[in-house]
Amino acid sequence: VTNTAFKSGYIAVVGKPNVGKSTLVNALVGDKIAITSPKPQTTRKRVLGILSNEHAQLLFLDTPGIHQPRRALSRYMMREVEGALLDSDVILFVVDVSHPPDDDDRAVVRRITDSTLPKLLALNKADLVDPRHLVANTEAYQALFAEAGGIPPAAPDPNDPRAIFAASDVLLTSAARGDNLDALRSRLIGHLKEGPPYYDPEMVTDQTERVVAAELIREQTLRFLEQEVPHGLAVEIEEWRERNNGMTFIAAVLVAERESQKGILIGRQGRMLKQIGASSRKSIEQELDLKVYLELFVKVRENWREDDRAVERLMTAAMPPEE
Ligand SMILES: Nc1nc2c(ncn2[C@@H]2O[C@H](COP(=O)(O)OP(=O)(O)OP(=O)(O)O)[C@@H](O)[C@H]2O)c(=O)[nH]1
Ligand SMILES: [Mg+2]
Repeated sequence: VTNTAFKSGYIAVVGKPNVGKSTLVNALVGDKIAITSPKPQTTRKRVLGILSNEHAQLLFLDTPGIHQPRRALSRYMMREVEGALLDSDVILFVVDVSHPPDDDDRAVVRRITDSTLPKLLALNKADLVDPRHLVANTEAYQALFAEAGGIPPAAPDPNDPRAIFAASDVLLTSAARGDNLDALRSRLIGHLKEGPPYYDPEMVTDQTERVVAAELIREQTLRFLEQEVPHGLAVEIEEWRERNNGMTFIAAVLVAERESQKGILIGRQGRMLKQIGASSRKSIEQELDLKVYLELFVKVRENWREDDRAVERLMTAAMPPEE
């Protein structure tokens, strides 16, 4: 009988926006931890996803996509990335293998290259890659990975490009389809050090229900408003009360950054807000296993994304009030 020691540690999941970091964390944990959307810059704060088994506890830190910060909100987001990197034991660098690397991927490399932590590369969205581009894209990303201090495998075999990943720190994944996640999990565990479980193995995240609900409302709003509002939106939970009849009453505010967005969020005769409310309620009920009565309001906080104090306040707006 081999008695292997229990392993645990934090894994910073980093990459440029929209490569599938949050989708991958959700898939690796096997539960919805972080919201996702087809729009870049969906994740704004680091989010902890916990995966526990008999041998290990993996603590994934999903992070905002790394980009050049121009506003207070982006600066906040990049501090969240830095914090996650500082707290981690392993770096999981995620890229979109269906496109060749660009300057944004290179910016990510510059951010992690000085770190001495073990690094893995997930070539994600493998289900979308044109087979004719697989080898070239893979080679280009592996070169970047090497620049970042990662250890790429030998050059891909053009006859069997998928074979070379068998025992390396580079994995071809599809977070959407679930490809290669077992291999990625065990490779990650291979890089963790001996350590205790930090969290109750029943837990999948440390986010409060209020934070999760606010994020789910933001996710539904992003879904309904493809073009107009996405980046300028924040969600505040104003009230959260459990009623005697088993229902949870939630009042939430959609905070827009311009008066013109308010009209879009409300819609003709309030129809848009009604739709967002109905699907948000469903999503909250499903994810949190609650019976919910949800009331949504819209408020304008002029250019809040440019204002450090407004950003700080809105990014913690779903936190329970200080007792
Ligand atoms: N086809 C395909 N789509 C994927 C895959 N992974 C993620 N996506 C999609 O890509 C989009 C972005 O996914 P997210 O998980 O939100 O990306 P992210 O890297 O967390 O983005 P930010 O939080 O904005 O940095 C979503 O529409 C996902 O459904 C994948 O492996 N295959
Ligand atoms: Mg994300």
